[in-house]
Amino acid sequence: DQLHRFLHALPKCEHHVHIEGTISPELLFNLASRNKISLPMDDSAFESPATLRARYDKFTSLDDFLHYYFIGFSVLLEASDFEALTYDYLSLAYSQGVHHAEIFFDPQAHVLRGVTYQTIISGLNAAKQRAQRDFPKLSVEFIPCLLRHLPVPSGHGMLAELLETGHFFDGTLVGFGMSSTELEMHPSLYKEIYEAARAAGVANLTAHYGEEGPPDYVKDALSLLGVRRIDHGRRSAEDEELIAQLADTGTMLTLCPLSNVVLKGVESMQELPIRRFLDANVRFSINSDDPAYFGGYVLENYCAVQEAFGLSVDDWGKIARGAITGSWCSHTRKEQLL
Ligand code: ES4
Ligand code: ZN
Repeated sequence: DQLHRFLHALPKCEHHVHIEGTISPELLFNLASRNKISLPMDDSAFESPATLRARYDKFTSLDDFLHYYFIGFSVLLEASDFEALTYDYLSLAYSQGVHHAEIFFDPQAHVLRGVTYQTIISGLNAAKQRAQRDFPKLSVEFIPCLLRHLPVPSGHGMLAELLETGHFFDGTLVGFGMSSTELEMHPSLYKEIYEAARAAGVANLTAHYGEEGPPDYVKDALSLLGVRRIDHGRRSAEDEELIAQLADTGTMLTLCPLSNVVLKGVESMQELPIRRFLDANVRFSINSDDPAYFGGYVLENYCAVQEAFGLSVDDWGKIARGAITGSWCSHTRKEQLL
């Protein structure tokens, strides 16, 4: 219909997609076979791509999803695997009207199983170059995420390795983030890591909070970690003071509507505080998170929000403009996107 066409044509930014979350069950099985990786034999979900996809419909929580998400990593070995994954994501996103993509990846998990940071980043960079040649209106940035289920010292080590490459300062990496399990992983645990990143001159800091965890985690991430953005931040709506703080500081939340429904953070899309954030002038973008696992890319997330909330063209203009001005790209690039 007409609004679907409008949402398709709207120039969109994606700020929250994990590249490892774009492996479809079919690609996962193909890569496992090509790279001679055996999938868990004691879990009947891994009988076929169809049984795996069926398991994705039954996720009970973030941690239940993360178990499958990290098994998916095991099939990625060569730079060409990362390149194919990233290029395929970018061409699909571009076909949905994404003009600017900031892509998360999880270097720690790959390095721990023997795939080097250089292998990953050369695959990501090759895909970015090819996509920017094929899709001239597209800009692409990369953001490494630390993983909270791993020990804090491992995160320190990963940050040190990333800083040594100089990639935060030569345009290879646009920022620094943190993801994985949230409950019990209070921001205070990561204060020193974020201090070290800031001291080294990494300005664009973000962290996943308020997906399952309470608004206080979001507040403490802002004050203790100095993050400029919150990934998810959904539960911020439960705290009036925090809502006002987010609005006053222009902090962007990178919301992931389908993700929240599939991982049972909410029972239905209607429960999401989209209207509350719009009315309170809290800036947010709408994102896919792990599209191969959650049943939709950016456009499906936009359409699901429209179905649930019946937003106006003005509302969408505000969302799209907020996403552009909240992007981590140059002022010149923002002017082009606006
Ligand atoms: C994630 Cl949905 C979600 N939450 C936290 N960390 C993640 N990593 C990949 N997807
Ligand atoms: Zn995420």
